[in-house]
Amino acid sequence: MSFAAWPEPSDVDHMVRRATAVLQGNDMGEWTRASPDLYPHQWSWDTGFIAIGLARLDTGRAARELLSLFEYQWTSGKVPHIVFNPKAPSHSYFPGAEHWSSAGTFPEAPPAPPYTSALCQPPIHAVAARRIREVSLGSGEDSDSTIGFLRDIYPKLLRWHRYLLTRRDTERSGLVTIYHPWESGTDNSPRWDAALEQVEVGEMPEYKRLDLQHIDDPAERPTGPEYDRFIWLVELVKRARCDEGALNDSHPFLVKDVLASSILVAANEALLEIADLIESPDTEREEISEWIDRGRKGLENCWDEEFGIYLDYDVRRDEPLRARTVAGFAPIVAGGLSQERLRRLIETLNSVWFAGHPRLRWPLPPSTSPSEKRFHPRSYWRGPVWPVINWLLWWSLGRAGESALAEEIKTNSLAQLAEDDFAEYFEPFSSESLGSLRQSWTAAVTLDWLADDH
Ligand code: 2M8
Repeated sequence: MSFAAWPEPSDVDHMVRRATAVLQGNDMGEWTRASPDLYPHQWSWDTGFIAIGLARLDTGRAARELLSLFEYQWTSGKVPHIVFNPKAPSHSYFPGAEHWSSAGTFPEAPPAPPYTSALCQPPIHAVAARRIREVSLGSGEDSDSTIGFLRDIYPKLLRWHRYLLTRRDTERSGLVTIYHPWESGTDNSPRWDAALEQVEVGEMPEYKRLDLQHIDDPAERPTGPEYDRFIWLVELVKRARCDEGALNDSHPFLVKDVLASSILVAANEALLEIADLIESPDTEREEISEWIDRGRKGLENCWDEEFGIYLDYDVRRDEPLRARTVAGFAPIVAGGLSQERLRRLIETLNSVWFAGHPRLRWPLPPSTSPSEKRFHPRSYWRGPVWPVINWLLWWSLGRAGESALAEEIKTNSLAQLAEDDFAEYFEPFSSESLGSLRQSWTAAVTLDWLADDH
C-alpha cells in the first residue's frame, strides 16, 4: 500500500462542510435517510454509521439517531433492517411498506405506521453508542451528559444482541444465521452465489423493481435473476410470519455470516463497556463476556488456509462458501486474533488479490477480489470499493495495533472522496462514483475520519 497526498487544511474544511451538508440534506429531524432518492427510509446499519458521523457534529443528535431506530425494535429484540418513512412516495422504493405490511403479517412487529421490514442487518449499533460517548468526552463535554443516553439504550442493545445469539444461533456456534442476502448488508456479493443457486423461485405475485430508475447504468445494481431470488426469499419469510423456528427448519437460504458475526463481537465488547459504566448487574456482564468468547471461537472455525481469509458457511449444504470477498477480513473487526492470523490477513489484504492489485486507482480493497471469476467492477458488492467497509477496516486495524496500515486506508479513502459527491461505492480501477450520490453513511464516515485527524 502507499499513501495519497494529504489534503491541505482548507480542503479539509471544505470537505467537512460538504459532508455536513449531505447529512443535513438527508436529515428527517430525528433520523436520516440513507440517501436522498434511492434509499428514502431509515436503514439499520446505516443508522449506526450515520450516528458515528453525526457525533462529530452534535452528540445529542447522534444519540437521537440511534434511539429513533430502536423505537421500532420488535418484541423479539430484533432491530428491523428498514423503518419505512410514511412520507416517502410509495413508488420510491421496492419492496416498500405495503409489500412487507409488517404489522399485519408478523406477530412480533411493533405497532404501525411506520411499518418495518422483517429482516435485520449487521449489529453495529453498540459500537456507535460507545463512539458517541468517546467523542463527547474527547470534545470536553460533561462526563454525565451521555450517561442518560447510555442508560436508555443499554437494555435495548442487550435485547438485540440476545436475539441474535439465541434465535439466530440455536446451535450456540457464536455465528449469526441470516435468512436473506439483504441481512448481510452486502446484497449481491459472490459470497452468496452458491447458496442462492440452491434457491428455486416459486410462484409469487408479479413485482416491479424501482431501484433502476435512480441509477444511470443497470450494471451497477443486482441482475434480474438475483432480484427474483431476493423477492422470493422475502415471500418465504412472510409466509413463515418470520417465525425463526420455522425458518431455521425449512428456509432454503440459511447461512452463517462472518461479517455480521464479527461486528456482533465488536458490538458486544462495546456493550460490555457500557454495562460497566452504567453498573449493570454482574449476571448480564458475565453473559456478554461469554458471547464475546463464543463469537471469537466460532469465527476461528471459519478460517480458510488456502484463501488466507475467513469464509461464510452454508448451513443448508453444510459447507463453506468459497469466495474471495472483503468480508473475509471481518474477524479483524471482532478483534482478539492471534498475531499469526492477523499477519496472514494483512498479507492477503495487501496482496494482488485485494488492495495490492496493480490496476487499482487507489490501493483500497475492492468488495470482491478482481481475480475472482465472479468479480464485476461496476456491480454493487461484486467489485466496487465501499468507503463504509474501509472505515470498518481502518477502525479495527487501529484497534489491533496496525496504525500505519490503518492510516494508509484512511488517507487513500479521503483522497478517493475528496473530489466526489459522497457516492455509495466506487469503480476500483477508475475510481468513478457509482450507485447513489450523497449517500449518508459515506458522508458520515468521512466526517469521522476528518475529525480523527484534527
Ligand atoms: C443496500 O441494500 C438495500 C436493501 O437493504 C437495497 O439494495 O435496496 C445495501 O448496500 C445495504 O448494505 C444498505 O444498508 C442499504 C442502504 O444504504 O442499501
